[in-house]
Amino acid sequence: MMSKGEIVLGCLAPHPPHLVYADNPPQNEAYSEGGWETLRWGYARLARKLKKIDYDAIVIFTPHWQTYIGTHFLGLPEFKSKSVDPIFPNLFRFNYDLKVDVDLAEKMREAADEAGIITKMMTNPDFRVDYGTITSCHLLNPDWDKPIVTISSNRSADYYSPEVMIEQASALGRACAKAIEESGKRVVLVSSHSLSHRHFVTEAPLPEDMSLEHIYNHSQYVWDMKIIDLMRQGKSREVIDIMPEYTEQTIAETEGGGLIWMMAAMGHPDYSAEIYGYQSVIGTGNLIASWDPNDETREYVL
Ligand code: 2X7
Ligand code: FE2
Repeated sequence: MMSKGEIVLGCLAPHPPHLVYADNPPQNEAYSEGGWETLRWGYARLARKLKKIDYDAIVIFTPHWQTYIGTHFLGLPEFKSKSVDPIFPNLFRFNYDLKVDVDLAEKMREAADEAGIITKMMTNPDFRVDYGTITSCHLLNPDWDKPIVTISSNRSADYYSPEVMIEQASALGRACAKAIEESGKRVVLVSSHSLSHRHFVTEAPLPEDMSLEHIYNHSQYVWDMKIIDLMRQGKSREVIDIMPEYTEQTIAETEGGGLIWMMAAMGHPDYSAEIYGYQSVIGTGNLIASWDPNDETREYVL
């Protein structure tokens, strides 16, 4: 009998395109003099941990693929194009060629459908993969040597309420976990988003001028620290409980449902999150963290 599949790591992986811009990978057309090292060095450390983990695929939930009728899954074996950030085309014009684990995507779609969630496979070969997927996946695995599955963010909070978002994203998380178990695969989950999300509306003349980078205001910082403290304490259920108020007060990107989805898929961990770095990008709060279910390999990073 095939052994049970499992979630081997869950990552909170913010996706400001600035971080890819600052790294100057060959795939990106823009050129920078660096910037945002606290986040980039944190990502590099988490990427090194991932290299030591045996896994088959990355499943990533992104708020920049917004769907209003149901949850969609990438559904072709390859997507290849140029991804241009609509707000920051000066920073991010990334040539990607990514592989999808379609079998796993299908299994998750089916499990979600069985749970009563409206679903669809994305099978348009010209579909442009969002910059959230590309940024988080690139920084976690710059070699791009693992297949991915992207899951869209259904905007149930916009239609109904933040509480309905919690119900629906949690149901989706449980369905994905069931499908992963039945697939026999070892999977890394990624929730791609920032924390607090008030941002400056004008860009610095040199975007990577770190003398101008800081959190938008102190209240955003205090809220972010509250959330990070709960994560450190292993209180992931409380993080979800205060999510509606947190999201409203800081316009947080948790709004898209990614963290809710991932915490539900992982059974609301009661162990400490590994913290890899926190820094602002154009005023937003960004945390890199991971949840390692394995007691032997879980680390106290920062
Ligand atoms: O999508 C983003 C983001 N979440 C944070 C900061 C800057 C740009 O893009
Ligand atoms: Fe974003």
